[in-house]
Amino acid sequence: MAKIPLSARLAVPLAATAAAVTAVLIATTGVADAGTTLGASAAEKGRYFGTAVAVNKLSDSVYVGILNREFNSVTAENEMKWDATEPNQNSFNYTNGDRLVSHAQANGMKVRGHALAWHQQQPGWTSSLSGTALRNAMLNHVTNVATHYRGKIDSWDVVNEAFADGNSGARRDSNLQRTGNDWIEAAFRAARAADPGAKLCYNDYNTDGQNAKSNAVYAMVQDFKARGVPIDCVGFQSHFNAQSPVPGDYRANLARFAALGVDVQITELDIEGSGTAQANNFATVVNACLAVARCNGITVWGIRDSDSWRASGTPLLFDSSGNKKAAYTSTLNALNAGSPPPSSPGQSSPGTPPSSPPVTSSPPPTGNGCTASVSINQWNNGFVVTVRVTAGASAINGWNVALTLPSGAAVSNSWNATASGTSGAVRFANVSYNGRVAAGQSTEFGFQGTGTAGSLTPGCTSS
Ligand code: 9MR
Repeated sequence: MAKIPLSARLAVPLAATAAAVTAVLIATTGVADAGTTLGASAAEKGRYFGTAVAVNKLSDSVYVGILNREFNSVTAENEMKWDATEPNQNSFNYTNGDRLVSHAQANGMKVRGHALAWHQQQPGWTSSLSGTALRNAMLNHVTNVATHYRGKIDSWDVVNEAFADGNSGARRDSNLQRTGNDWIEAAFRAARAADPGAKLCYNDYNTDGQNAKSNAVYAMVQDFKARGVPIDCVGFQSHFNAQSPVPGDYRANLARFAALGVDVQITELDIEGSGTAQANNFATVVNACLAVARCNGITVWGIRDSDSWRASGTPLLFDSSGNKKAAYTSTLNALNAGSPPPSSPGQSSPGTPPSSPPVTSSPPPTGNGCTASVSINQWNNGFVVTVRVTAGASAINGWNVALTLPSGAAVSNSWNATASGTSGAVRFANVSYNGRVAAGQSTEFGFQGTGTAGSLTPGCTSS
């Protein structure tokens, strides 16, 4: 049967045509709510089912046939990574990434962006940089790539694999980490400023169950949420084999992250093995996602076993000839047996702010109007400022924060506010979704700049 992408089904303008589509589905399956493909079945549960795509395989008809029939989300396996998109500093190449986005748009598929900042697959030129130069190069990369794909990406892996394996709970040592511990939040802020409609994810492996590494990621997400650092989702790569099996607490681990107020996504699933054992493992993973309302979807890391980065482990849903494996059937059955999420708090769509800045209680300042306070993250010749706007004894409907930057300092981007001016006296006005602040409550915005911020004294006026 021809694939009927969910988006096409939703976008069909005429009720009669929609009814005809439904009739075809019913006639073909005999069961109105049992999807016959991974994507259709996941969509019925309010999720996506995606795959990593190698763009050079889009000319392989077997590959594309399965892709278009089964999947409603794609991730570029390598084509949106730093080495591919910025082979020379500040010179960008989006050719292959754009091909994937075009293919996805033509076929009603979501796109997961992978990955903006990662210690691997960096272009050679980064190896001669460190400190501020590397930090600024990374932020420039994030800003450019996220801006290029603005409005086209469902979720971005903003930062990939930044924590160390083992029991340390520490950050992984890397050239990016050595630019300062705040490199991750700086990357997220730059990504939010560049594409406010994309969900912003932290993505990692060996974090699929509760362990020292996932605990460290959990603490980071908790801290980001508390401080208003923009993060919307956590990706669990889920590369499993005998040495690294599906953890018994997989579902509980997804659930504890979701309880922090972020979406969770299974981003690079593959499970080495064969036959019933492999099939059961895939079903376990699907069931775990379906049991967590904020689990948005599942992406497998390739289509056929021969497409896998570890092909000898035959870890995927289709054999090397493109035939469905037992793991395919168990995956589809698990999707069909699942129930839709009770509500879909995490199903935000591009174009809407995926999460507004947290509004936290703080002692109300005396008087009406608003007050503003700043916290400054300064590194050598660069900084990020987080500004907290707090309403007085009455609610406010809009705010404007003025501050004066010292000579040599300049604003390079901002988030959750509209900036006027880049140096000297600069002003920041609320955006549509954070102007109203209830009495005694707060909202946050931020900006990033070059130079030295010094000590800033913000003034707040309200409307
Ligand atoms: O599947 C990708 C493979 O083609 C690349 O050679 C490799 C380079 O590091 O990256 C693979 O994808 C990785 C992903 O980007 C991040 N998580 C681990 C994946 C498997 O190594």
